[in-house]
Amino acid sequence: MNQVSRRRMLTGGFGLLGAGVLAGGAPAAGSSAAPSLPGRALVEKTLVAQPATLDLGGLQVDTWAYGDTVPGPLIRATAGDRLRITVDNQLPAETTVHWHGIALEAAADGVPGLTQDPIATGSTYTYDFTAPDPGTYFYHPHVGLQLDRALYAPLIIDDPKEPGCYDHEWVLVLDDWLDGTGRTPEDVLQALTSSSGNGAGHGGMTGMDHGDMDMSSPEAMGGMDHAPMKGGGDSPYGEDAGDVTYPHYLVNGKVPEAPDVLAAKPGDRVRLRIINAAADTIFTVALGGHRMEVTHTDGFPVKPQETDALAIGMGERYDAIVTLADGVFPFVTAPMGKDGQAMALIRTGSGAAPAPTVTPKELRCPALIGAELEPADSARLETRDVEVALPMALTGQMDPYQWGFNGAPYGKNDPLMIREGQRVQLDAANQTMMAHPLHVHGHTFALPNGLRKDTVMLAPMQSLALQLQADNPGDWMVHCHNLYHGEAGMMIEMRYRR
Ligand SMILES: [Cu+2]
Repeated sequence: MNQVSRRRMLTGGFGLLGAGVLAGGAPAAGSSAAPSLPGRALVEKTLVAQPATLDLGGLQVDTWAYGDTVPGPLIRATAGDRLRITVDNQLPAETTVHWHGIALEAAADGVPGLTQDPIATGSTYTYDFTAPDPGTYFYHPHVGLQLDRALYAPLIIDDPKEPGCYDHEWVLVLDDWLDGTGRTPEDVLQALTSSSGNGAGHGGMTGMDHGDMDMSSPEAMGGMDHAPMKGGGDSPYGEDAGDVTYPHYLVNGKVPEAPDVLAAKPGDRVRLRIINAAADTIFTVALGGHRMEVTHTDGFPVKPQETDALAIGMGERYDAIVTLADGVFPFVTAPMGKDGQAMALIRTGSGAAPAPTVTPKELRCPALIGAELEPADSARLETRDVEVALPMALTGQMDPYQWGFNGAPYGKNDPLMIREGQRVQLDAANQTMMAHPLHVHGHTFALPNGLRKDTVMLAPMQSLALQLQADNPGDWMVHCHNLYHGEAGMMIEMRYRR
């Protein structure tokens, strides 16, 4: 089976948005936008954002989705292609779409009040942008808490220069789920902001509950199937257990009792594209019986690094290569500091499916975190002197539930002002006792070791100097990708003009 049909099959649940791809450089008939560049394709598609009843694997939920699937439809293009995506808003609320991680033209970035007016109920809006860099990305609304419904989907930009030395490619989208189970995301934020002194509604430090438990031996816990100690001393991000208790976790839109099943042959090489689309959950992921070779993070190549387990924060993406053994294997995602898990099944041979509560031994091993990766030489920023260094403290606390940058919430903090062409250093300093996935729009920054990321986990009280090249003028958001933190103020603008 060739690569394209294989991809089409294996990402089947998402549908493939390829029908509108026009080869060559000519703009579509009737186009009033700028002509696409020679040799580049135009990818056109319509997304319908709408209320939908979804089956998460025996669990029916009324929620909001792109079309009627979760994750929503995969959008795929080649680096340099132009995308023209029309959003038809059938939701009972305003919305936008943000193309997370893409260094696109600012006007298409999807931030209401900054780059566009929100899309009103019953109206459409067309995003028109170029995707310059290959990689694993995703898209989601940038309005309120809409991402914590089913409004998210993968966005894959292929590298025309990459040989693709693998037999299959599987997209694995991770999520935490509560919408349609008796609470909406808005209910949750209301509880977080209105309660005080009692941990703000199951939040904050529940991970500490695990701290006293002896989980060093699975037998001590009365047998198997207990997840490794989460949110305790061996968590790479301290005692952070998020703010929200979720009843369900999903991989590719399914609860672990009815997992997505991915089929291949023993010995096949598979590229995994792992996306954390959760609102409030860091996951540790592992594939039973296998080690993963991490090859990319946030789209950009790294020096390949093998690991048993991988920690992935909200908004982060990791690509990994695995060579599959013979049998049935669980790809397990354990929510850090929380109970429960999600799973997908990889089947290359006969055998019974593992229980939905299975804990592969790889999940008990130390989890690789993004900051431990080394960049590929091709991914390094050119070495330059820093021309402007800006303090960027992540501030706030659970009680009262207020988050911000530089001591003030979004709207009251001063934008980060830079100039085109500058080498900018953002002195990110986490001054809180929680971990935060820091996301910068429109740019891929470099960590001190040169690793390129657009979303980086900052452990409690961790500081990190992030360099970026100011080569994409506009008004950009910099924010925490914990959706509840962002909504409670942990956002700031970075502005520059051509
Ligand atoms: Cu945060």
